[in-house]
Order: sequence, then structure tokens, then C-alpha cells
Amino acid sequence: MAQKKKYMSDIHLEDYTEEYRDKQITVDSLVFDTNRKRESLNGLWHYAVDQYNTCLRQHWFAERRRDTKGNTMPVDYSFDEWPTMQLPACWNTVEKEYLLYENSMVFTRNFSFAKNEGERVLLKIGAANYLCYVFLNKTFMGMHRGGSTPFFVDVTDKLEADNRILLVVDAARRPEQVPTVNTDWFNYGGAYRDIELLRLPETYIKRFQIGLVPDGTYRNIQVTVALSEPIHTTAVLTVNELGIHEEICVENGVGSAVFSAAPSLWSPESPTLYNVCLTCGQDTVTDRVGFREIKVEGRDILLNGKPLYLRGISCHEDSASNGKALTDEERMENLRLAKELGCNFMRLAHYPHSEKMAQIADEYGLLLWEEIPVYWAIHFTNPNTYADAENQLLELIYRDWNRASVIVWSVGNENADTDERFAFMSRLSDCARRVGGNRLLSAACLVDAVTNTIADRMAAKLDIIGINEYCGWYIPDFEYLPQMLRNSNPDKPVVISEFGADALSGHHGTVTDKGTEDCMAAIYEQQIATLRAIDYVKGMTPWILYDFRCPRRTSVIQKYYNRKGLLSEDKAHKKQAFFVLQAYYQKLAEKSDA
Ligand code: GCB
Repeated sequence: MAQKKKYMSDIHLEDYTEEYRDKQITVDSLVFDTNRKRESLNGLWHYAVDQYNTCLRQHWFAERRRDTKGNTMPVDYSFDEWPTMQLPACWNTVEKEYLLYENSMVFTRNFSFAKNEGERVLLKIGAANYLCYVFLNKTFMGMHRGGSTPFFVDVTDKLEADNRILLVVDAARRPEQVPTVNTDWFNYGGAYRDIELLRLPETYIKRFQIGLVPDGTYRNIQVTVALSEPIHTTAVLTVNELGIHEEICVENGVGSAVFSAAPSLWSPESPTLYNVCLTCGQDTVTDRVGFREIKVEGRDILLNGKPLYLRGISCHEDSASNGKALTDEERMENLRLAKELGCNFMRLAHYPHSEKMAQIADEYGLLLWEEIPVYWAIHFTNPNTYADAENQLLELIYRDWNRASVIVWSVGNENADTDERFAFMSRLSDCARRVGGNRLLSAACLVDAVTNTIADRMAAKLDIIGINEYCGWYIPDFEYLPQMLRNSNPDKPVVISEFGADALSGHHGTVTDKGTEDCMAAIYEQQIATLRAIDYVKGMTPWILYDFRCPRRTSVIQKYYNRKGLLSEDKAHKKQAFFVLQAYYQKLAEKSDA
């Protein structure tokens, strides 16, 4: 009877999440994992739509099939008979009926494991949107919050020869989350990046950061190491091509050192990478790293001491067929298209994209702006919202710290300039400045609509002022743009982080017919003609490389897509504006080569 009572109360518990709150997986879980050997748990997982979170309420993961007397109990699940889905995936694109599903799904699979003596085993989940509860062999292992960054769980002590892993992925939009309930992109659900197991020694390298000291000499390389245990030992850094084979003293599990070297500097034109290797005790990690310096002087952005104009384009992590679970080919294609457009820079909006983007950009020679989804009207006064945003920022920064391509951390997009927002985003900027390495800080800010000037208070905290302006589109009177630029006198570089216009591929009309390729191309021409004359504008990332799925866009030309792409959503069609921007970027590139 007691058992039955408990069973019923589980279902009716109001706050069923309470018991899961004390095991939050945060940035502290992150482990340096580039190039580490891994065993993949991608592939077929059984799944069920769990609209009311019954798995969490009723403890399905505990698989309680008998009462204390051994009588069989009724259950509402049948894990191994559920249908299967190939993970990683966004469920919205897997089955038509899940396209608009936004609550929880339960995923489970079995796997065998042969543990070796003296090793730690970590589970890595590349990204799951938005909450992800992890269970292994009937035990709750932890819950991660934030839909775009990786997390790790030490599963060593729970692993057996035969295992069941179970994930509850909850994609519900909630007002206090980051982003909040209203965005101009699609809320894809799922465990949509790789799921893997890593075998590590008992004491392992948790953090390995390497880069140029930004002192203008290009001759000093800085290394920081953090181990999983607070021990005293020595680590060894080897960079054969630079003749580096040096010891780093590690005390209480942390160490750092500066070595002199003369690396060829990394740049988009010459993306030189070095094989670096760090050994400490039983653990060895490797990476391919570029060395470069980025800074701002007055209104100039300097890459390795030379003035730089950011020929950019914005891009969402979105695929008409795969949602956010882009294939490697799709990622490559996005970077290749940006190069074809003449870009040296991409804005990865509005949340952390896969770490593979920065890895490819390092190899391929493209500069990146990376961002966290502090988008529009976040709950700026809620301390939990701040903690969530800061955690996402830190997970992004530590994940991509070694990537030379990443030159900008962006702490937000289009947030009204209120006191609460200023306090929230100032704190984020201070945090990024403390730990972000050799990078510039930015945010995509709004123009002050009353004075028509660049007057956002966040400018004081940033290195580059990002400005989103839609003159010719949301502000149909284009004259606002030249006026705004004349009215403003910023003391640091401005990057136009967005402008653009919707057009349906192949839909033509006059230059004033909104929604046509012709109108979009005309707006690009006006924007370029105006912006090129302004000396403090040091780059642009027009909105956007290709059309992306968006629930807010219902018109006949949009059909639930934001149509501001320079290409159609399948990237098969280049709109006229693509060629307008390409011609401008080609001219700029020729000038900078000269
Ligand atoms: C913006 C937002 C972006 C939107 C875009 C638009 O200012 O930053 O997320 O998608 O405008 O198309 O309206």
C-alpha cells in the first residue's frame, strides 16, 4: 500500500524538478577534449515523446517493475520497444509530426563497456536543447542547462559491463531561460551534437590554453594548464616546429608559463597552425593552434599589428533538412560560401555553434564572432538568468579558447538600453574580459531611436560596437542611416552587425517591391554606398548567409522562413544581393592586398 501511495504521489507532485536541482552540470565539468580518443554513443536510440515530463515525475529511469513483495507493477514505458531515432538529431526534422514539438523527449539505449583499471570515464554530450537530465543505470547523474554548449559527466563509478543510459531532453521555452520565450529563430529540440565516452587517466588534463601573449612582440607564447586533481607535478609542452620542449611547474593542479618563440603568425590569408602537445603524468593532449594578436587602437582593429576591415556575413546554425544538427559537409559548405562571397569574417549568431566551426575556420582562414543568446528581452533582474547566461558564456570561452579564428566574444543582441540590462551585460563583459584571452568584446547594439545616434551605454564596456540597423527595411526611410552615421562620433570601431532585407528566391519586381530580389539588392547597394564612406565603420556582417527557419514569419513569401538570406534555405539559389556584396568585398580584398 505504501508503495502504491508513493507511486501516485510521484505523479501528482507539483514541483517534481526539485529533486534534480542539486546536481547541476556547469562549466566546471568541461574537460579539454580536442583530438582525444573517444567511443561514440551516436546511433540508434529508443525514444518517446514525454509531453508532461512523466519520466521525471514518475522515475521511469529507476525501472521499478516490482514492489517490495515481488509483485509486478504497471509501467508506462517500454524502453527497448520504443521506436528508434539516429542521434545526434533535432527531432523536429526527423519526423513531420515532431516539427513543432517543444517539450520533453526521453532517449535511451544500451551499451556494453569494458573498463580498464585506473581510468576515469567521462560522458560528453556536445549539446542538447535546453535542459538535459542524464541517467545511467537507474541513477541520476546530473542536469545541464543551456542549449548550445557541451558538458561532461564522470560516469566511472556507475559503469558496468552492460549499461542503460537515459536522457530527458526538455526543449520547452521558459521566460527565465537564455534565450527567453521569444526569438527570431526556430526552437529545435534534441541531443543534436555528438554523444561520446572518453577514457582518461586517473589524473587528467582538464584545461589546456595556449596562445600568443598580446604584447606586440609576437615572440611570447603563454600556456595555462589545469589538472583534475590538486597535485604538484610537472607538465611538458612540445611544439616541435618551434623548437619548444619546456617544463611547466604545476602546483595544486594548476600551472602557467611563458616561452619565447617566433611563430609564423596566423591570419585569414595565411592560416598557419602548429601541432602542440602537452603531457602531464599519464595524460597527453594535442591540438593544432594558430598564433595571432588582435587588438583595438583608437578606431582601428589590428590583426598582428595591421589594420583590418571585417568583410563579414552573419550565419545561423540551421539546416532545412537537419535543423541545428548540421553535417560536417553542411558546415564546410557554409564556410566555403562565406569565402566565395569574399568574406574574411563570420558572425555565428545568436548562440554558440558547434566547436567544429571554429576548428574548420582555424584551418580554412576565417575570423569568427561567437555569441551567447542574451537576445532581446532576457530577465535581466533574475539572478538565475544571469547565472545561466554566465555559465553559457564560460562554456563557450573555455571550449574555444585555443581557436585563433575566434576574435570576438559577443555578450548579447539587440537589448534595450535599460539600467538592468546594463548591469547584467556589464557583468558578462567583465567576466569575458577576465577569462576570454586575446579577444575583443562586442555586442550587437541598437541605435538610439530618439536621437538617431550610436549611444548605447554598453559601448563603454566593449572593444567593438556592433550596430544592428535595418534602414531601407524596418526603417523604410533610408535617410536615417546617413543621418545616424553623421550624428555619431564613437571613440572605437563600429561593425554593422546586421542590415538586410527579405526576398524570396526567384521573386522579382521593382526596387520598391518588398520581398523581391531586386528590392533586397537595391537595399544592399544603398547600404554599401553609405557605409563605405564612414571611417569608423570597420566591418559588417549583413543578415544573413541563407534563409533560416523561423516560426514568426508567416507571409506568403516567408512560409515560416526568415528570407533575409543571400541564398535560399537549401543554398541552391544565390539571390541578386549575393553578387552585390561579393563585388564590394572583392574590391575591398584587392585594396587590402595592394
Ligand atoms: C534582428 C535580429 C535577428 C533577426 C533580424 C530580422 O535585428 O537580431 O535575430 O532575425 O533582425 O530579420 O528581423
